Amino acid sequence: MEGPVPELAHRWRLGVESAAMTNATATSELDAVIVGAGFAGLYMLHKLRGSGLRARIFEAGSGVGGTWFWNRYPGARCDVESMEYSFKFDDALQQEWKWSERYSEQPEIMRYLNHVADRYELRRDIALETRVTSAHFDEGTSRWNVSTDRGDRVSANFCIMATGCLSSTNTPEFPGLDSFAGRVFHTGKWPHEPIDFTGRRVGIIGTGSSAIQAIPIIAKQARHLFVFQRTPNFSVPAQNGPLDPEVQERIKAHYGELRRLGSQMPFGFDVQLNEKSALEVSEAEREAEYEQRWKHGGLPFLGSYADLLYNKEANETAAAFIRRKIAEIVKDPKLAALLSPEPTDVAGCKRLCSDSGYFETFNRSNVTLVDVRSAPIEAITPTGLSTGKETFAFDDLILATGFDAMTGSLLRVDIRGAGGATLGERWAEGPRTYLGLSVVGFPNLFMISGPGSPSVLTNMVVSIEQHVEWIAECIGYLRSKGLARIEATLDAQNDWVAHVNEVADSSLYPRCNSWYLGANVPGKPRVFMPYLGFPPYVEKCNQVASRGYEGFRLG
Ligand code: NA7
Repeated sequence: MEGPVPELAHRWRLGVESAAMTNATATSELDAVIVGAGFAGLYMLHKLRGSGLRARIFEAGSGVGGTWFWNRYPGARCDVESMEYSFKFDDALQQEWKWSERYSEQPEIMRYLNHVADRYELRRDIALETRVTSAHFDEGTSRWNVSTDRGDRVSANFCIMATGCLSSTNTPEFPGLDSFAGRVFHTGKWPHEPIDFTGRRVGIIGTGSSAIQAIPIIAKQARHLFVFQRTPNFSVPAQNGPLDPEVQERIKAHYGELRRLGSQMPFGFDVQLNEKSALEVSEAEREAEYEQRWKHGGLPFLGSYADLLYNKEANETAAAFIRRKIAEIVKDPKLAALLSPEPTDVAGCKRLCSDSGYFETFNRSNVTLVDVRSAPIEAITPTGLSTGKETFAFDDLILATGFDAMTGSLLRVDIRGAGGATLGERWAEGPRTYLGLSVVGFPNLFMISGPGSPSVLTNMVVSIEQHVEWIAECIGYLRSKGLARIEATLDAQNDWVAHVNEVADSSLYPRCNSWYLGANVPGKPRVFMPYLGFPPYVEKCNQVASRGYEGFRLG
Protein backbone atom coordinates (compact mmCIF):
# COMPACT_ATOMS: atom_id res chain seq x y z
CA MET A 1 0.00 0.00 0.00
CA GLU A 2 2.84 2.38 0.76
CA GLY A 3 5.73 1.34 -1.45
CA PRO A 4 8.95 1.47 0.48
CA VAL A 5 7.40 1.88 3.91
CA PRO A 6 6.67 -1.72 5.00
CA GLU A 7 10.01 -2.93 3.76
CA LEU A 8 11.80 -0.32 5.81
CA ALA A 9 9.74 -1.00 8.89
CA HIS A 10 11.81 -4.03 9.82
CA ARG A 11 15.02 -2.04 9.73
CA TRP A 12 13.55 0.69 11.90
CA ARG A 13 12.37 -1.77 14.44
CA LEU A 14 15.89 -3.14 14.65
CA GLY A 15 17.05 0.43 15.08
CA VAL A 16 14.51 0.90 17.82
CA GLU A 17 15.75 -2.03 19.77
CA SER A 18 19.33 -0.89 19.76
CA ALA A 19 18.19 2.61 20.61
CA ALA A 20 16.05 1.38 23.47
CA MET A 21 18.89 -0.67 24.84
CA THR A 22 21.18 2.31 24.95
CA ASN A 23 18.61 4.73 26.36
CA ALA A 24 18.93 3.71 29.94
CA THR A 25 22.69 3.99 29.93
CA ALA A 26 24.55 6.11 27.40
CA THR A 27 21.79 8.61 26.65
CA SER A 28 20.27 9.05 30.09
CA GLU A 29 21.44 12.68 30.25
CA LEU A 30 20.07 14.80 27.45
CA ASP A 31 19.57 18.43 26.66
CA ALA A 32 16.07 17.78 25.37
CA VAL A 33 13.50 15.04 25.22
CA ILE A 34 11.04 15.31 22.37
CA VAL A 35 7.80 13.37 22.58
CA GLY A 36 6.46 12.33 19.18
CA ALA A 37 7.94 11.81 15.71
CA GLY A 38 5.44 13.56 13.47
CA PHE A 39 6.13 16.75 11.53
CA ALA A 40 6.77 18.60 14.80
CA GLY A 41 9.09 16.12 16.49
CA LEU A 42 11.17 15.49 13.39
CA TYR A 43 11.85 19.14 12.70
CA MET A 44 12.45 19.85 16.40
CA LEU A 45 15.11 17.15 16.53
CA HIS A 46 16.77 18.44 13.38
CA LYS A 47 16.74 21.99 14.65
CA LEU A 48 18.12 21.21 18.12
CA ARG A 49 20.82 19.02 16.67
CA GLY A 50 21.78 21.90 14.42
CA SER A 51 22.35 24.00 17.57
CA GLY A 52 24.57 21.30 19.01
CA LEU A 53 22.07 19.94 21.53
CA ARG A 54 21.73 16.31 22.50
CA ALA A 55 18.10 15.48 21.86
CA ARG A 56 16.12 12.29 21.49
CA ILE A 57 12.63 11.55 20.28
CA PHE A 58 10.42 8.98 21.95
CA GLU A 59 7.62 7.80 19.70
CA ALA A 60 4.90 5.30 20.56
CA GLY A 61 4.35 4.19 16.96
CA SER A 62 6.56 1.73 15.12
CA GLY A 63 7.38 4.37 12.51
CA VAL A 64 7.68 8.11 12.14
CA GLY A 65 4.71 10.13 10.89
CA GLY A 66 2.66 11.04 13.97
CA THR A 67 -0.98 11.65 13.10
CA TRP A 68 -0.32 10.36 9.57
CA PHE A 69 1.15 7.15 10.92
CA TRP A 70 -2.11 6.32 12.71
CA ASN A 71 -4.73 7.81 10.37
CA ARG A 72 -4.41 5.39 7.47
CA TYR A 73 -8.09 4.74 6.84
CA PRO A 74 -9.20 4.47 3.21
CA GLY A 75 -9.17 7.90 1.59
CA ALA A 76 -7.14 9.63 4.32
CA ARG A 77 -5.89 12.76 2.66
CA CYS A 78 -4.74 16.22 3.64
CA ASP A 79 -7.11 19.16 3.14
CA VAL A 80 -4.27 21.63 2.58
CA GLU A 81 -2.56 21.50 -0.82
CA SER A 82 0.60 19.39 -0.99
CA MET A 83 2.77 22.27 -2.15
CA GLU A 84 1.91 24.10 1.07
CA TYR A 85 1.51 21.13 3.42
CA SER A 86 5.24 20.48 3.52
CA PHE A 87 8.34 21.88 5.17
CA LYS A 88 9.84 25.10 3.90
CA PHE A 89 12.82 25.26 6.25
CA ASP A 90 15.21 23.83 3.67
CA ASP A 91 14.89 25.01 0.10
CA ALA A 92 16.78 21.96 -1.15
CA LEU A 93 14.15 19.70 0.42
CA GLN A 94 11.19 21.57 -1.03
CA GLN A 95 12.84 21.70 -4.44
CA GLU A 96 13.73 18.02 -4.63
CA TRP A 97 10.50 16.47 -3.34
CA LYS A 98 7.86 15.81 -5.99
CA TRP A 99 4.22 15.63 -5.00
CA SER A 100 1.96 13.56 -7.21
CA GLU A 101 -1.45 14.96 -6.27
CA ARG A 102 -2.91 18.34 -5.48
CA TYR A 103 -3.92 17.04 -2.05
CA SER A 104 -1.64 14.29 -0.82
CA GLU A 105 -2.97 11.00 0.35
CA GLN A 106 -1.72 9.54 3.62
CA PRO A 107 0.78 7.07 2.05
CA GLU A 108 2.48 9.89 0.15
CA ILE A 109 2.75 12.05 3.28
CA MET A 110 4.27 9.05 5.04
CA ARG A 111 6.80 8.64 2.26
CA TYR A 112 7.66 12.31 2.58
CA LEU A 113 8.14 12.14 6.35
CA ASN A 114 10.25 9.01 6.02
CA HIS A 115 12.34 10.82 3.44
CA VAL A 116 12.77 13.71 5.89
CA ALA A 117 13.85 11.28 8.63
CA ASP A 118 16.41 9.70 6.30
CA ARG A 119 17.62 12.87 4.63
CA TYR A 120 18.53 14.51 7.92
CA GLU A 121 19.70 11.23 9.49
CA LEU A 122 17.20 11.59 12.29
CA ARG A 123 16.58 7.92 12.99
CA ARG A 124 19.61 7.39 15.19
CA ASP A 125 18.01 9.66 17.77
CA ILE A 126 14.49 8.29 17.55
CA ALA A 127 13.30 5.52 19.84
CA LEU A 128 10.25 3.99 18.18
CA GLU A 129 7.65 1.81 19.90
CA THR A 130 8.48 3.70 23.05
CA ARG A 131 5.75 5.61 24.85
CA VAL A 132 6.60 8.34 27.31
CA THR A 133 4.61 7.54 30.44
CA SER A 134 5.71 10.32 32.76
CA ALA A 135 7.65 13.56 32.84
CA HIS A 136 8.37 15.04 36.27
CA PHE A 137 10.12 18.34 36.86
CA ASP A 138 12.87 18.34 39.45
CA GLU A 139 12.99 21.70 41.26
CA GLY A 140 16.51 21.09 42.56
CA THR A 141 18.14 20.54 39.18
CA SER A 142 15.63 22.35 36.94
CA ARG A 143 15.51 19.22 34.79
CA TRP A 144 12.80 16.91 33.59
CA ASN A 145 12.89 13.25 34.57
CA VAL A 146 11.22 11.36 31.78
CA SER A 147 10.19 7.69 31.88
CA THR A 148 8.99 5.40 29.12
CA ASP A 149 7.09 2.14 28.94
CA ARG A 150 10.34 0.44 27.90
CA GLY A 151 12.00 1.34 31.17
CA ASP A 152 14.01 4.31 29.92
CA ARG A 153 14.87 6.92 32.53
CA VAL A 154 16.10 10.14 31.02
CA SER A 155 16.99 13.46 32.55
CA ALA A 156 16.78 16.49 30.26
CA ASN A 157 16.88 20.27 30.55
CA PHE A 158 13.91 20.60 28.27
CA CYS A 159 10.89 18.48 27.60
CA ILE A 160 9.17 19.21 24.31
CA MET A 161 5.73 17.81 23.66
CA ALA A 162 5.38 17.23 19.92
CA THR A 163 2.38 15.01 20.53
CA GLY A 164 0.04 16.42 17.90
CA CYS A 165 -3.44 17.86 18.12
CA LEU A 166 -5.32 14.91 16.68
CA SER A 167 -3.53 11.91 18.12
CA SER A 168 -5.72 10.60 20.93
CA THR A 169 -8.81 8.90 19.56
CA ASN A 170 -12.26 9.49 20.99
CA THR A 171 -14.34 6.34 21.40
CA PRO A 172 -17.77 7.08 22.84
CA GLU A 173 -18.90 4.68 25.53
CA PHE A 174 -21.49 2.84 23.48
CA PRO A 175 -23.13 0.17 25.64
CA GLY A 176 -22.28 -3.28 24.32
CA LEU A 177 -19.31 -2.18 22.19
CA ASP A 178 -17.22 -5.07 23.52
CA SER A 179 -19.92 -7.55 22.60
CA PHE A 180 -19.70 -6.85 18.85
CA ALA A 181 -18.71 -10.10 17.16
CA GLY A 182 -17.23 -8.60 13.98
CA ARG A 183 -14.22 -6.43 13.31
CA VAL A 184 -14.08 -2.97 14.94
CA PHE A 185 -11.89 -0.19 13.51
CA HIS A 186 -11.27 3.39 14.56
CA THR A 187 -10.32 5.73 11.71
CA GLY A 188 -7.70 7.34 13.93
CA LYS A 189 -6.01 4.03 14.73
CA TRP A 190 -6.37 2.12 11.52
CA PRO A 191 -4.53 -1.20 11.08
CA HIS A 192 -1.39 -1.31 8.98
CA GLU A 193 -2.41 -4.30 6.92
CA PRO A 194 -4.86 -3.75 4.04
CA ILE A 195 -8.47 -4.14 5.13
CA ASP A 196 -10.81 -5.60 2.55
CA PHE A 197 -14.51 -4.85 2.86
CA THR A 198 -15.49 -6.75 -0.27
CA GLY A 199 -18.77 -8.57 0.19
CA ARG A 200 -19.19 -7.30 3.73
CA ARG A 201 -21.86 -5.28 5.47
CA VAL A 202 -20.22 -2.32 7.15
CA GLY A 203 -21.51 0.18 9.71
CA ILE A 204 -19.75 3.52 10.14
CA ILE A 205 -20.53 5.88 13.02
CA GLY A 206 -19.76 9.54 12.40
CA THR A 207 -19.84 11.96 9.50
CA GLY A 208 -16.86 14.20 10.26
CA SER A 209 -13.85 14.75 7.97
CA SER A 210 -12.52 11.20 8.42
CA ALA A 211 -15.84 9.52 7.62
CA ILE A 212 -16.49 11.86 4.72
CA GLN A 213 -13.18 10.79 3.17
CA ALA A 214 -13.60 7.09 3.92
CA ILE A 215 -17.29 6.60 3.02
CA PRO A 216 -17.03 6.98 -0.79
CA ILE A 217 -14.22 4.43 -0.96
CA ILE A 218 -15.69 1.88 1.43
CA ALA A 219 -19.08 2.16 -0.31
CA LYS A 220 -17.46 1.01 -3.55
CA GLN A 221 -16.11 -2.11 -1.85
CA ALA A 222 -18.69 -3.12 0.69
CA ARG A 223 -21.80 -5.17 0.01
CA HIS A 224 -23.72 -2.64 2.06
CA LEU A 225 -22.70 0.45 4.02
CA PHE A 226 -24.78 1.88 6.86
CA VAL A 227 -23.81 5.46 7.71
CA PHE A 228 -24.90 6.50 11.20
CA GLN A 229 -25.13 10.29 11.15
CA ARG A 230 -25.79 12.41 14.23
CA THR A 231 -24.99 15.81 12.70
CA PRO A 232 -24.90 16.56 8.98
CA ASN A 233 -21.73 18.34 7.94
CA PHE A 234 -20.79 21.03 5.48
CA SER A 235 -18.48 19.67 2.82
CA VAL A 236 -17.13 21.02 -0.45
CA PRO A 237 -15.48 18.95 -3.17
CA ALA A 238 -11.69 18.82 -2.90
CA GLN A 239 -11.43 18.70 -6.71
CA ASN A 240 -8.34 16.63 -6.13
CA GLY A 241 -6.32 15.33 -9.03
CA PRO A 242 -2.82 14.73 -10.26
CA LEU A 243 -0.48 17.65 -9.78
CA ASP A 244 0.72 18.79 -13.18
CA PRO A 245 4.55 18.57 -13.11
CA GLU A 246 4.74 21.84 -15.02
CA VAL A 247 2.59 23.61 -12.43
CA GLN A 248 4.76 22.11 -9.72
CA GLU A 249 7.91 23.40 -11.40
CA ARG A 250 6.40 26.86 -11.82
CA ILE A 251 5.54 26.97 -8.11
CA LYS A 252 9.02 25.79 -7.20
CA ALA A 253 10.57 28.55 -9.25
CA HIS A 254 8.81 31.05 -6.96
CA TYR A 255 8.36 28.87 -3.89
CA GLY A 256 9.44 31.60 -1.50
CA GLU A 257 6.61 33.83 -2.70
CA LEU A 258 3.96 31.17 -2.12
CA ARG A 259 5.34 30.45 1.33
CA ARG A 260 5.40 34.14 2.23
CA LEU A 261 1.86 34.61 0.99
CA GLY A 262 0.67 31.60 2.99
CA SER A 263 2.20 32.80 6.22
CA GLN A 264 0.51 36.19 5.80
CA MET A 265 -2.92 34.52 5.67
CA PRO A 266 -5.06 34.06 8.79
CA PHE A 267 -4.93 30.27 8.35
CA GLY A 268 -1.28 30.00 7.33
CA PHE A 269 -2.01 28.95 3.75
CA ASP A 270 -3.32 30.57 0.63
CA VAL A 271 -7.12 30.53 0.86
CA GLN A 272 -7.32 33.36 -1.67
CA LEU A 273 -9.09 35.50 0.86
CA ASN A 274 -11.51 38.00 -0.64
CA GLU A 275 -11.52 41.17 1.43
CA LYS A 276 -15.14 42.02 0.67
CA SER A 277 -18.13 41.24 2.86
CA ALA A 278 -20.58 38.68 1.51
CA LEU A 279 -23.30 41.23 2.25
CA GLU A 280 -21.89 44.08 0.21
CA VAL A 281 -22.19 42.34 -3.14
CA SER A 282 -25.21 41.40 -5.23
CA GLU A 283 -26.71 37.94 -5.02
CA ALA A 284 -25.58 37.22 -8.57
CA GLU A 285 -21.98 38.18 -7.78
CA ARG A 286 -22.03 36.03 -4.66
CA GLU A 287 -23.40 33.03 -6.49
CA ALA A 288 -20.73 33.39 -9.17
CA GLU A 289 -18.02 33.60 -6.49
CA TYR A 290 -19.29 30.53 -4.63
CA GLU A 291 -19.69 28.60 -7.88
CA GLN A 292 -16.15 29.42 -8.93
CA ARG A 293 -14.82 28.43 -5.47
CA TRP A 294 -16.84 25.20 -5.54
CA LYS A 295 -15.22 24.33 -8.88
CA HIS A 296 -11.79 25.28 -7.55
CA GLY A 297 -12.42 23.05 -4.54
CA GLY A 298 -11.34 22.66 -0.94
CA LEU A 299 -10.97 24.99 2.02
CA PRO A 300 -10.46 28.18 -0.05
CA PHE A 301 -14.26 28.10 -0.30
CA LEU A 302 -14.23 29.78 3.10
CA GLY A 303 -12.06 32.57 1.69
CA SER A 304 -14.94 33.66 -0.58
CA TYR A 305 -15.70 36.58 1.71
CA ALA A 306 -13.89 38.12 4.65
CA ASP A 307 -16.84 37.90 7.05
CA LEU A 308 -18.01 34.33 6.54
CA LEU A 309 -16.65 33.28 9.91
CA TYR A 310 -17.65 36.48 11.68
CA ASN A 311 -21.17 37.31 10.62
CA LYS A 312 -24.01 34.77 10.71
CA GLU A 313 -25.96 36.49 7.96
CA ALA A 314 -22.91 36.47 5.69
CA ASN A 315 -22.21 32.87 6.60
CA GLU A 316 -25.75 31.84 5.79
CA THR A 317 -25.24 32.88 2.15
CA ALA A 318 -22.42 30.32 1.88
CA ALA A 319 -24.29 27.73 3.94
CA ALA A 320 -27.36 28.06 1.73
CA PHE A 321 -25.21 27.62 -1.37
CA ILE A 322 -23.79 24.35 0.01
CA ARG A 323 -27.27 23.14 0.97
CA ARG A 324 -28.46 23.84 -2.58
CA LYS A 325 -25.51 21.86 -3.95
CA ILE A 326 -26.41 18.92 -1.71
CA ALA A 327 -29.98 19.07 -3.00
CA GLU A 328 -28.69 19.03 -6.59
CA ILE A 329 -26.31 16.11 -6.04
CA VAL A 330 -28.44 13.82 -3.91
CA LYS A 331 -31.32 12.46 -5.98
CA ASP A 332 -33.68 11.50 -3.15
CA PRO A 333 -34.97 14.79 -1.65
CA LYS A 334 -35.54 13.18 1.75
CA LEU A 335 -31.95 11.99 1.87
CA ALA A 336 -30.72 15.36 0.66
CA ALA A 337 -32.62 17.06 3.47
CA LEU A 338 -31.16 14.67 6.03
CA LEU A 339 -27.63 15.31 4.73
CA SER A 340 -28.11 19.08 4.85
CA PRO A 341 -27.00 21.09 7.86
CA GLU A 342 -29.73 23.22 9.47
CA PRO A 343 -30.10 26.92 8.64
CA THR A 344 -28.99 27.59 12.23
CA ASP A 345 -25.67 25.81 11.55
CA VAL A 346 -22.60 27.83 10.66
CA ALA A 347 -20.55 26.64 7.67
CA GLY A 348 -16.93 26.20 8.75
CA CYS A 349 -17.72 26.43 12.46
CA LYS A 350 -16.84 22.77 12.70
CA ARG A 351 -13.89 22.32 10.36
CA LEU A 352 -15.18 22.46 6.80
CA CYS A 353 -14.86 19.06 5.16
CA SER A 354 -13.26 18.58 1.79
CA ASP A 355 -14.50 15.50 -0.05
CA SER A 356 -14.18 13.40 -3.17
CA GLY A 357 -17.66 12.19 -4.06
CA TYR A 358 -19.18 12.17 -0.58
CA PHE A 359 -22.72 13.35 -1.29
CA GLU A 360 -22.78 11.40 -4.58
CA THR A 361 -22.21 8.21 -2.58
CA PHE A 362 -25.71 8.46 -1.12
CA ASN A 363 -27.17 7.87 -4.61
CA ARG A 364 -25.81 4.32 -4.45
CA SER A 365 -28.26 1.54 -3.72
CA ASN A 366 -25.83 -0.16 -1.30
CA VAL A 367 -25.62 2.84 1.04
CA THR A 368 -28.13 3.61 3.80
CA LEU A 369 -28.06 6.84 5.78
CA VAL A 370 -29.36 6.42 9.32
CA ASP A 371 -30.28 9.48 11.35
CA VAL A 372 -29.06 8.86 14.89
CA ARG A 373 -30.00 12.31 16.05
CA SER A 374 -33.73 11.64 16.01
CA ALA A 375 -33.19 8.06 17.24
CA PRO A 376 -29.82 7.87 19.05
CA ILE A 377 -27.68 4.77 19.17
CA GLU A 378 -28.79 2.79 22.22
CA ALA A 379 -26.38 -0.10 22.03
CA ILE A 380 -23.91 -1.99 19.93
CA THR A 381 -25.07 -5.58 19.73
CA PRO A 382 -23.11 -8.73 18.81
CA THR A 383 -24.49 -8.44 15.27
CA GLY A 384 -24.74 -4.69 14.74
CA LEU A 385 -26.40 -1.76 16.38
CA SER A 386 -29.76 -0.74 17.77
CA THR A 387 -31.27 2.71 17.95
CA GLY A 388 -34.46 3.61 19.78
CA LYS A 389 -36.33 2.80 16.55
CA GLU A 390 -34.56 0.06 14.63
CA THR A 391 -31.83 -2.56 14.61
CA PHE A 392 -29.12 -2.88 11.97
CA ALA A 393 -26.98 -5.91 11.18
CA PHE A 394 -23.44 -5.63 9.84
CA ASP A 395 -20.14 -7.50 9.84
CA ASP A 396 -17.68 -4.66 10.46
CA LEU A 397 -18.00 -1.54 12.60
CA ILE A 398 -16.01 1.61 11.88
CA LEU A 399 -15.81 4.30 14.54
CA ALA A 400 -15.16 7.60 12.79
CA THR A 401 -15.81 9.36 16.06
CA GLY A 402 -12.84 11.72 16.12
CA PHE A 403 -10.32 12.74 18.73
CA ASP A 404 -9.81 14.02 22.21
CA ALA A 405 -8.26 16.91 20.35
CA MET A 406 -5.44 19.21 21.38
CA THR A 407 -5.23 18.25 25.04
CA GLY A 408 -5.80 14.46 24.90
CA SER A 409 -2.24 13.39 24.13
CA LEU A 410 -0.75 15.86 26.59
CA LEU A 411 -2.98 14.72 29.43
CA ARG A 412 -2.37 11.04 28.80
CA VAL A 413 1.23 11.52 29.95
CA ASP A 414 1.74 11.94 33.70
CA ILE A 415 3.26 15.42 33.52
CA ARG A 416 4.11 16.97 36.90
CA GLY A 417 5.54 20.43 37.17
CA ALA A 418 7.23 22.43 39.90
CA GLY A 419 5.63 21.50 43.24
CA GLY A 420 4.33 18.20 41.85
CA ALA A 421 0.96 19.35 40.47
CA THR A 422 -0.10 17.47 37.36
CA LEU A 423 -1.00 19.15 34.11
CA GLY A 424 -4.42 17.51 34.45
CA GLU A 425 -4.96 19.24 37.78
CA ARG A 426 -3.85 22.59 36.39
CA TRP A 427 -6.16 22.16 33.43
CA ALA A 428 -9.17 20.79 35.30
CA GLU A 429 -11.26 23.62 33.90
CA GLY A 430 -9.67 23.56 30.48
CA PRO A 431 -6.24 24.28 29.08
CA ARG A 432 -4.50 27.51 30.07
CA THR A 433 -1.23 28.40 28.39
CA TYR A 434 0.98 31.29 27.47
CA LEU A 435 1.07 31.42 23.66
CA GLY A 436 0.15 27.72 23.47
CA LEU A 437 3.85 27.09 24.07
CA SER A 438 4.24 27.10 27.82
CA VAL A 439 2.26 26.60 31.05
CA VAL A 440 2.69 28.32 34.42
CA GLY A 441 4.20 25.86 36.90
CA PHE A 442 5.85 23.75 34.18
CA PRO A 443 9.27 25.32 33.60
CA ASN A 444 11.29 24.22 30.57
CA LEU A 445 8.30 22.36 29.14
CA PHE A 446 7.32 23.40 25.64
CA MET A 447 4.34 22.33 23.60
CA ILE A 448 4.41 22.43 19.82
CA SER A 449 1.03 23.64 18.53
CA GLY A 450 -0.44 23.55 22.02
CA PRO A 451 -3.87 24.90 22.96
CA GLY A 452 -3.82 28.68 22.79
CA SER A 453 -1.80 28.71 19.55
CA PRO A 454 -3.18 28.84 15.99
CA SER A 455 -2.39 25.14 15.39
CA VAL A 456 -5.48 23.38 14.03
CA LEU A 457 -6.92 26.56 12.53
CA THR A 458 -3.90 26.77 10.25
CA ASN A 459 -1.80 24.78 7.88
CA MET A 460 -0.27 22.66 10.64
CA VAL A 461 3.14 22.47 9.02
CA VAL A 462 3.48 26.25 8.95
CA SER A 463 2.46 26.52 12.60
CA ILE A 464 4.79 23.70 13.55
CA GLU A 465 7.76 25.30 11.82
CA GLN A 466 7.07 28.60 13.55
CA HIS A 467 6.89 26.91 16.97
CA VAL A 468 9.97 24.76 16.43
CA GLU A 469 12.00 27.77 15.36
CA TRP A 470 10.74 29.86 18.27
CA ILE A 471 11.55 27.12 20.80
CA ALA A 472 15.01 26.50 19.33
CA GLU A 473 15.76 30.20 19.44
CA CYS A 474 14.51 30.45 23.00
CA ILE A 475 16.68 27.57 24.14
CA GLY A 476 19.63 29.13 22.31
CA TYR A 477 18.98 32.41 24.12
CA LEU A 478 18.89 30.71 27.52
CA ARG A 479 22.13 28.89 26.83
CA SER A 480 23.84 32.00 25.56
CA LYS A 481 22.96 33.74 28.83
CA GLY A 482 23.89 30.75 30.97
CA LEU A 483 20.28 30.37 32.15
CA ALA A 484 18.80 27.02 33.14
CA ARG A 485 15.13 27.80 33.45
CA ILE A 486 12.21 29.53 31.75
CA GLU A 487 8.64 29.65 32.95
CA ALA A 488 5.58 31.66 31.92
CA THR A 489 4.32 34.15 34.48
CA LEU A 490 0.76 33.91 35.74
CA ASP A 491 -0.08 37.42 34.56
CA ALA A 492 1.16 36.73 31.04
CA GLN A 493 -0.76 33.47 30.91
CA ASN A 494 -3.97 35.02 32.22
CA ASP A 495 -3.73 37.87 29.74
CA TRP A 496 -3.09 35.47 26.89
CA VAL A 497 -6.02 33.20 27.78
CA ALA A 498 -8.31 36.23 27.97
CA HIS A 499 -7.04 37.41 24.60
CA VAL A 500 -7.53 33.98 22.96
CA ASN A 501 -11.14 33.97 24.19
CA GLU A 502 -11.77 37.53 23.16
CA VAL A 503 -10.57 36.85 19.62
CA ALA A 504 -12.60 33.62 19.43
CA ASP A 505 -15.71 35.42 20.71
CA SER A 506 -15.45 37.96 17.92
CA SER A 507 -15.97 35.09 15.49
CA LEU A 508 -18.68 32.49 14.94
CA TYR A 509 -16.42 29.62 16.03
CA PRO A 510 -17.67 29.25 19.62
CA ARG A 511 -21.22 28.78 18.33
CA CYS A 512 -21.15 25.07 17.58
CA ASN A 513 -20.28 21.85 19.36
CA SER A 514 -16.93 21.37 17.70
CA TRP A 515 -13.81 19.58 18.83
CA TYR A 516 -12.13 23.02 18.81
CA LEU A 517 -14.20 23.57 21.96
CA GLY A 518 -13.79 20.08 23.35
CA ALA A 519 -17.54 19.68 22.93
CA ASN A 520 -17.20 16.29 21.21
CA VAL A 521 -15.89 14.54 24.33
CA PRO A 522 -18.42 14.13 27.14
CA GLY A 523 -17.25 15.87 30.32
CA LYS A 524 -14.40 17.77 28.63
CA PRO A 525 -14.33 21.43 29.73
CA ARG A 526 -15.78 23.66 27.05
CA VAL A 527 -12.98 26.04 26.12
CA PHE A 528 -12.14 27.31 22.64
CA MET A 529 -8.62 25.96 22.29
CA PRO A 530 -6.94 27.27 19.14
CA TYR A 531 -5.93 30.90 18.59
CA LEU A 532 -7.58 32.54 15.62
CA GLY A 533 -5.17 34.44 13.38
CA PHE A 534 -1.72 33.28 12.35
CA PRO A 535 -0.03 36.61 11.44
CA PRO A 536 -0.86 38.47 14.68
CA TYR A 537 0.17 35.40 16.62
CA VAL A 538 3.58 35.29 14.94
CA GLU A 539 4.00 39.00 15.56
CA LYS A 540 3.25 38.49 19.25
CA CYS A 541 5.73 35.58 19.52
CA ASN A 542 8.44 37.61 17.80
CA GLN A 543 7.77 40.57 20.06
CA VAL A 544 7.98 38.36 23.17
CA ALA A 545 11.35 37.00 22.01
CA SER A 546 12.76 40.36 20.97
CA ARG A 547 11.93 41.76 24.40
CA GLY A 548 14.00 39.12 26.16
CA TYR A 549 11.09 36.67 26.54
CA GLU A 550 8.55 39.06 27.91
CA GLY A 551 5.97 37.33 30.07
CA PHE A 552 8.42 34.62 31.08
CA ARG A 553 10.49 34.35 34.22
CA LEU A 554 14.06 33.33 33.40
CA GLY A 555 16.51 31.93 35.89
P1 NA7 B 1 -14.87 14.64 14.02
O1 NA7 B 1 -14.83 15.76 13.06
O2 NA7 B 1 -14.82 14.96 15.47
O3 NA7 B 1 -16.14 13.77 13.68
C1 NA7 B 1 -16.61 12.77 14.55
C2 NA7 B 1 -17.94 12.28 14.08
O4 NA7 B 1 -18.38 11.27 14.97
C3 NA7 B 1 -19.00 13.36 14.08
O5 NA7 B 1 -19.84 13.16 12.97
C4 NA7 B 1 -19.74 13.09 15.39
O6 NA7 B 1 -21.06 13.56 15.41
C5 NA7 B 1 -19.70 11.58 15.42
N1 NA7 B 1 -19.92 11.07 16.76
C6 NA7 B 1 -19.12 11.23 17.84
N2 NA7 B 1 -19.68 10.63 18.91
C7 NA7 B 1 -20.85 10.11 18.49
C8 NA7 B 1 -21.89 9.39 19.15
N3 NA7 B 1 -21.81 9.10 20.45
N4 NA7 B 1 -22.95 9.01 18.42
C9 NA7 B 1 -23.02 9.30 17.10
N5 NA7 B 1 -22.07 9.98 16.43
C10 NA7 B 1 -21.00 10.39 17.13
O7 NA7 B 1 -13.64 13.65 13.77
P2 NA7 B 1 -12.92 13.28 12.41
O8 NA7 B 1 -11.95 12.19 12.72
O9 NA7 B 1 -13.88 13.05 11.33
O10 NA7 B 1 -12.14 14.59 12.02
C11 NA7 B 1 -11.29 15.23 12.95
C12 NA7 B 1 -10.35 16.15 12.24
O11 NA7 B 1 -9.35 15.39 11.57
C13 NA7 B 1 -10.94 16.99 11.17
O12 NA7 B 1 -11.59 18.11 11.61
C14 NA7 B 1 -9.74 17.31 10.30
O13 NA7 B 1 -9.04 18.40 10.83
C15 NA7 B 1 -8.89 16.09 10.41
P3 NA7 B 1 -21.39 15.04 16.01
O14 NA7 B 1 -20.93 15.99 14.94
O15 NA7 B 1 -20.58 15.18 17.28
O16 NA7 B 1 -22.83 15.02 16.25
